[in-house]
Amino acid sequence: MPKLLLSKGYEVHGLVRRSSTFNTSRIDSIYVDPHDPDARLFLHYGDLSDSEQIANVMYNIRPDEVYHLGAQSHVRVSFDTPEYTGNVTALGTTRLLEAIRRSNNPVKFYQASSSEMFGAAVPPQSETTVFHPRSPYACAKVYSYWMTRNYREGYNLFASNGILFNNESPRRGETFVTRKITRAIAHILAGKEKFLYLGNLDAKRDWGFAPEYVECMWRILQQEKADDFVIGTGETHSVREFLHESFDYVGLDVEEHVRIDPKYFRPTEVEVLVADAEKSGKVLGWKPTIKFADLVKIMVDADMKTAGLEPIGKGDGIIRTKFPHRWWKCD
Ligand code: G4F
Repeated sequence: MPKLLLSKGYEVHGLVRRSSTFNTSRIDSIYVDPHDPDARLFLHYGDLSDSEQIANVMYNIRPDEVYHLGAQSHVRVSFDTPEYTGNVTALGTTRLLEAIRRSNNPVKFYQASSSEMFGAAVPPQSETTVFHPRSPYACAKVYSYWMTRNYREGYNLFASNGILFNNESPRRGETFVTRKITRAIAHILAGKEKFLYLGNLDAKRDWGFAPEYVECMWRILQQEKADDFVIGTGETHSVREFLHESFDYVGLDVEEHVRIDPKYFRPTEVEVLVADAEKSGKVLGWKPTIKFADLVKIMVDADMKTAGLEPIGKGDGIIRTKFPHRWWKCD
C-alpha cells in the first residue's frame, strides 16, 4: 500500500510497533531517511492497543485517508491467542474510528475486512452474503466490519469496507500457506531442507495477486460515497492444487518432500471461499488479471531468487510490464 500511495504522489505515514529487532524489512525498498528533503514516507511508533497514541498520531498528522490494514492476521494463531486477537484486530478498529470521529477532520477510512468473515457461508460470497465466521480472527473482523458501518451510519464518517479474498505476493508472510510452500521449494532446491510440513490440503481459497488488490483499496476511497466491496478473482483452488502447481513448476515431487503435521489443522476450518466481485467490477472498474498459474510462478521465482537460485521463469515475459509495481520481477 505505501508503495502505491507514494507512486500517486501521497505523503505516507505509517504506524510501527516498537520491537528490539528490526521489523520493517518489507518496506526497506521504499524507505528513505526522513532527513532527506525528498522523503515522503514517515514512520511513527504506535500500537493498535494504544488509543492514546493513535489519537496523538491522528491529531498531529491530520490525514486525508486512513488505510487500516493492521491486525493479528494469522487465522491459526488466533485460536491460540483469541483475547489478544480481539484486542488488536477488533478493538484496534474502534480505537482508530474513535480517534477519527473525535478529530472532527473529514478523514476517509478504509477497513481491511476479510473473506474469512464468510467462513462457512455457501460460495460464491458477495456483499450480501451472511457472515458465518469460523475463527477468533474472523469474529474480530466481523466486529470491525460492523463498527465501520456503524460509524458511517451513526456519525456520517466516510468509512468503507474492502472485503478482500486471499491476496498473495512474494512479500507474503512466510507462515501463510502459499509463501510457506514457495519458500520451502526454494530451500529444498538449495539443499537447505528436505521436508515441508503442512495441515489441511483440501481447503479452497480464491487467491489473487496483492498489488492488484492494493489499487482496488485506493479506488474504494476515491468513490463519492462510502460503501462496501468484495474483491477477489472468482476462481477457487485447493491448497493441494497450489502445492502441485508449484512443485510441478520446478520439477519437484510432492510425495517425496511433503508431510502432514496435525498441528497445522484448525479447530474449525473455512472450506471454500470464492468471490462474487461483480459489484467491484461495475462500480470500481476493477478486474484482476493475474490468475492462479501466474501467481504460483511469480512467487516460486521470487523465492528462488532470494535463495540465490536461477528463477525458472527468467525471460519468459509473463506479467512483467502490466503493473506499475515491478519489485517482483525476477530478472
Ligand atoms: O494461508 P493461510 O494461513 O490463509 P487464511 O487462513 O485463508 O487467511 C488469510 O487470508 C484471509 C483472507 O481470506 C486473511 F484475512 C487472513 O489474514 C490471511 O491473510 O491458510 C490458507 C489455507 C487454510 O485453509 C489452512 O488450513 O491453507 C491451509 N493450510 C494447510 N496447511 C495451511 C497450512 N495454512 C498455513 N498457514 N500453514 C500450513 O501449514
